[in-house]
Amino acid sequence: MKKILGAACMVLAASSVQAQSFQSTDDAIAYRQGAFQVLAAHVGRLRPVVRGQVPYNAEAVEDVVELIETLAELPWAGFGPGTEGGNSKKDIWANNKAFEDTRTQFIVNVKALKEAADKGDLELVKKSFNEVGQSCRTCHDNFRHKR
Ligand code: ASC
Repeated sequence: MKKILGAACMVLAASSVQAQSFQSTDDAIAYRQGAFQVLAAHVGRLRPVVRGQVPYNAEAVEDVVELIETLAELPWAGFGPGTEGGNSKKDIWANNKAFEDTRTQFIVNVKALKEAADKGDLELVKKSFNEVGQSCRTCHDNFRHKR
């Protein structure tokens, strides 16, 4: 019983932490922009590898992709209800299913990149990297104001 109560408390604590994550819309925007920036920095590290500008080091690529897999989960918490603004189009909130579908496809593509990196298969890494990049572009085209 104690264990069950403990688990219930932890779930409650986790959800209240999430609810209190952002003090304001500006905080949510800063969070998602910061998360995308760190994500983009790691995606960018793979670019010379897939372009053949540096030798393929399977272990180094695995390390970066592992971080990308984690970072890819982060920005979305910053798109909560009522956080319209920044470079985001209102469609994210008004057309939420399309945004969710794009995000889901992005995560699927990131998982495929992880599998390719774990296999140490450079051709597969290139292919799945390009598919991840395509997901980034689709979302920018549809849901980010041109800058
Ligand atoms: C990146 C980055 C993006 C995407 C995009 C892919 O590294 O910062 O926004 O890749 O350029 O098309």
